[in-house]
Amino acid sequence: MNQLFPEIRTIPYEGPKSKNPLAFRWYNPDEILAGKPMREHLRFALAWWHTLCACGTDMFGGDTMDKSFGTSGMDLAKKKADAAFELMEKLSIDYFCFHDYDLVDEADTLAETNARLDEISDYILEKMKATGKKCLWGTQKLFGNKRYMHGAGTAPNADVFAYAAAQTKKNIEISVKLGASGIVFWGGREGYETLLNTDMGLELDNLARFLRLSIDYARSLGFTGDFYIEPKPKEPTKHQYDFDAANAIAFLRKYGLDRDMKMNIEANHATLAGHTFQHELRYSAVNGFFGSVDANQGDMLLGWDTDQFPTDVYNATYCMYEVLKAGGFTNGGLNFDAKTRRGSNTPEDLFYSFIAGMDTFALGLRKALALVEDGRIDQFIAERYASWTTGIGKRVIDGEATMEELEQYALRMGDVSTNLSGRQEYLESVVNDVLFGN
Ligand code: XUL
Ligand code: CO
Repeated sequence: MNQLFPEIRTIPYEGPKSKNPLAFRWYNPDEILAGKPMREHLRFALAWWHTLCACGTDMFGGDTMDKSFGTSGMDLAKKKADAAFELMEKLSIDYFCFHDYDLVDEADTLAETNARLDEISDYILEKMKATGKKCLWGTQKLFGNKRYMHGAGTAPNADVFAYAAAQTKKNIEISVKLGASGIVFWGGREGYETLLNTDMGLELDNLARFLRLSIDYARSLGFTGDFYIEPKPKEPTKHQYDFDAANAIAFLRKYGLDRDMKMNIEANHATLAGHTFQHELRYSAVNGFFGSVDANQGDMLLGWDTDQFPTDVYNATYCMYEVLKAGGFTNGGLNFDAKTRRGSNTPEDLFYSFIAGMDTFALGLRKALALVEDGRIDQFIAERYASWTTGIGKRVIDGEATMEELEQYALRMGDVSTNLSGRQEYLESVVNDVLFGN
């Protein structure tokens, strides 16, 4: 096959001292760390939409990148697939993620669009068999077409709901065909602008109905992977129904969907919700909803989703620390829901960006393992909560203490005599020590 990026060879691992911009310094895919290869810890995925489709357009200007490959239509769809697999091969990325309408352009009718999806998924399946690359997750694009301007599963018009269900049915079929280990539901327009025109109760009930229908259909096809909600607080709508992990989990529990769904946590969505990335991961994990990750970063000075390639080593370390504490990925992975900046517009920038993101998370993995091995943070937390392992604390945890007993205990005690320091600054310096010390 002719290469689309012939000037760039397979990216080698050269170690931390390398100055070669087309080499990894931290990502050594088959290096074993804590019993498994780095590629299995990290399960990197390429996002079809940003990588093959986004051309730099913003609110103020058009494309700065040419991803037309000199063609159009189904031929372009296949060229994009060729490019995706060449990138995955050269970058040692094992997985990809897609929206249905990243793979092909929508046609004038649903039937014709579905035929295009059949054709491209056959083509991709062949490439998967030839290369061993896998699908991390597929999702349906229920926010681009104007028919979804008021929502999809939460649309006020039942015809829109029906169309969205039909589109989702097809996406589930091609996701299953491609062996996806997950199916994502990002509620792109599942929210509202004003309550003056919105029946919130019906919209929430319908969103649950939409998810239940989708899950049951996928299971009926034998899909055994995970379903993910991807929380995001705002953009495109002012009030997105899946605001953050806590909100999404409460929603799933109310509607009895909690056994079927997990979270796909995106770093930039977390910060838009006023949370750290780590908070969203921890909240998901302690509630049994840890699933997958959209690895990117936002800009703290901007109030929208900039989807930047992640280069912040602290956040990558804290993310991988959560992943390790959650027992590692099962069906999930690290999907680079990230695009090169509008001004980073050459094919080499795609490689530099993936290398930057992958090396950042590879370094994050190494440092997270070092933090666990160092043990000072775990030990500090264990000591901080030690009062729950004996005496009155243990009686509360065992469900034995009564309000009367707690009152007697407090009366005898007089007042709390020891309240240990939280030592935040010390602990932050422990992290710096593990990150930068020798
Ligand atoms: C949008 C976003 C989406 C989802 C998939 O903010 O993150 O790309 O990841 O629909
Ligand atoms: Co995302």
